[in-house]
Amino acid sequence: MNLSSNITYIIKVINAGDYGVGKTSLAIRYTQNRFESSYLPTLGVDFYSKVVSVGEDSKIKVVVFDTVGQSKLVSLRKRYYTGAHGAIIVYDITRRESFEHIQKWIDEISEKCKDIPFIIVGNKTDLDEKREVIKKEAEDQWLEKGYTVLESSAKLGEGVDDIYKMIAKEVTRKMSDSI
Ligand code: G3D
Ligand code: MG
Repeated sequence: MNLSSNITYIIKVINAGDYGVGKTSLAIRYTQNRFESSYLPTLGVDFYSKVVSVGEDSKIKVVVFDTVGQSKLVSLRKRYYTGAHGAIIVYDITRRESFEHIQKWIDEISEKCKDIPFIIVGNKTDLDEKREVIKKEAEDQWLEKGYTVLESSAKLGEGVDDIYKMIAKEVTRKMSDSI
């Protein structure tokens, strides 16, 4: 039997970003394909997982660690960063402040996780009439630094699979480079 034909990776992905940007909603939409308009705020860290196929006969399990955004819980949050393979930094396109905090999130995670891929995600595109950050601005700022920039609506389910597909791709590419 050729064991290498069905390698199963388990990858740990962190969902980070300010309070209320939609981290929990994205994790639930991705793993359970549903959206509820009110969740209890995340108390510590929850995790969600989903098995996806990549290529012909290789499967990966994506484990999404959904962290709490409040700044006072930093020490709790940081413990869960250990061992992450990739991170998604979410901002709310209707709240510029959450966009301005992206670097802070990258710095906090980078302290614990060296050299992992980050994806920047502008969530809540269904609220376009309240938009405060256009996609071009996000791209102008982050693409040249080597980050992928995507937008999503956890509410409508738009762009959500693409986020995790992209991070899984970036992570597995890195893993196979290092074998
Ligand atoms: P968090 O985990 O980052 O703190 P949540 O964020 O997932 O708890 O979402 C915060 C609020 O934003 C929730 O509303 C949630 O329903 C809403 N939300 C999340 N994603 C979207 C989206 O794509 N579009 C819209 N319109 N709303 C979204 P409440 O009312 O519970 O505060
Ligand atoms: Mg939450």
